[in-house]
Amino acid sequence: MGRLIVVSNRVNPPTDPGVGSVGGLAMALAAALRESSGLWFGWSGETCETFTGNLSIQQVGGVTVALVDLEEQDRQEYYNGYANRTLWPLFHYRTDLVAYERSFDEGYERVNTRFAETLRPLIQDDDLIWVQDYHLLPLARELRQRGVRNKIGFFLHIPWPARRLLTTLPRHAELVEALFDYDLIGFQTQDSREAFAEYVVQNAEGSVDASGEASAFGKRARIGAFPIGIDAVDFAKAVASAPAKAAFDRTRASLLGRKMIVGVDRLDYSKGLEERFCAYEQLLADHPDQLEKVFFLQIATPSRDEVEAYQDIRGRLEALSGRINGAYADIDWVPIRYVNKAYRRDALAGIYRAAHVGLVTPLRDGMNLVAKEYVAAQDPVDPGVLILSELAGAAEQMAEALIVNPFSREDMAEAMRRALIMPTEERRARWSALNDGVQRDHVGAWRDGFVGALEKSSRRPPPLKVACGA
Ligand code: ADQ
Repeated sequence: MGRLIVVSNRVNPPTDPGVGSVGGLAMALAAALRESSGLWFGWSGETCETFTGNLSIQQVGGVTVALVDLEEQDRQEYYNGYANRTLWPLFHYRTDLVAYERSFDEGYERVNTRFAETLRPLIQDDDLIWVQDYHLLPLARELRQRGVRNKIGFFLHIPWPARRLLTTLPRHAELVEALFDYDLIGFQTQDSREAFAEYVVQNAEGSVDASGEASAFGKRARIGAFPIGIDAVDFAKAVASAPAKAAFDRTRASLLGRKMIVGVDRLDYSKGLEERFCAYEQLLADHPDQLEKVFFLQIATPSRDEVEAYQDIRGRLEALSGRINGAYADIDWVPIRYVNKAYRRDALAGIYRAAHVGLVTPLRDGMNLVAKEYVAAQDPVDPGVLILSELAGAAEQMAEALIVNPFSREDMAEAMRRALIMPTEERRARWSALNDGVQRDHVGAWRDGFVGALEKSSRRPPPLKVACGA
């Protein structure tokens, strides 16, 4: 195989492997590229007055990265606009938050064109190109239009929505047609793969065969589910590290014999944080025996704070945690500790291990790596219990968790109660099955699975030569 070129919106391999990155994508790709001599291409995160396409090529954390600056208008229309105010809410089933603005579409098309133009000269004949996520759905189309015939794969980190939902998007067919310029389209789950296949068959009058060969718009592409995992080996090292032990000791010392429930998320409306806070309130209301015996630590790192919906949710969570603490706290106990900061990956491992219950209850999630990290951090002799939303992609693989409906506060409160009193034998049995899966389906297996399938996909035929005057 030639080089692997990874393309994603942001390029941020951690410079220090101990430092946690907010967003599973960065962690997963850094791990995937560690063994590859490839190139990681994307936006620098910086803006410039006028787009030049000048590249900054550097070595970061052992990975060659090629970065391009965008204009401020690109940031607003492509990143804050179409990516995070149109596609993100729509693909997470929040049609109430979706903004359909023509300028966002234009910004999205413009940046995908700019990416293609800037990347084109870096591509060698036998490179494999792997494009990541919803920011870059039409990138293959732009590259093909510039004569790129390499194998190009696409992986979607977020859910693919049901077709009825997708059809609320103006020009949805154009977007799906553009995906057919990839050789391989990967999803996190079978559920997303099926939703895509259903669109192809029902809306695009195409077909999908049992082997995953999809045809529509006069083109063909392979589709498949490639559930992402964590870097289990690296995470085990983090769990055994001195910072993890220090975080564990500090957390356990603060418990004063109480049990702890933990949530760790980017501060995002898709993560179901408000519903989770209300479910915990319900637990306290329904089970007065738990008062002062338990507390809930929610770590939520602010993200995308230029987008209004993210500012709103922040305000609502502050109000909710204030209300719950106001109603139940005593001089020596607060029921919720709500923390808005990012922790080092190794410290986070120690905090997970100190928690008796891991609460992962997104309203929709492509996968959710926190669920897997929580399991990987547990003490095999005395493991904690994972409570997992049935609407997280991870639920397809993690059936031994306590699976809940994240919209039902009663359902979640009941699961918390069950987790808090679960006998050791049951905790061990559930954890052991979950941990086997986390160790087996690690990020390296995900990378190999995707890249292997992309290599096997058939090479595109050369363009037809049309005779002059024909
Ligand atoms: P996210 O929604 O960002 O990404 P998620 O799977 O929830 O990703 O992972 C978040 C990552 O950030 C985890 O590795 C976690 O440890 C870390 N993190 C969260 N809060 C932190 C904090 N306070 N301090 C330090 N680290 C923190 C998208 C999709 C997901 C999909 C991933 C990967 O939305 O569904 O699982 O990509 O494909």
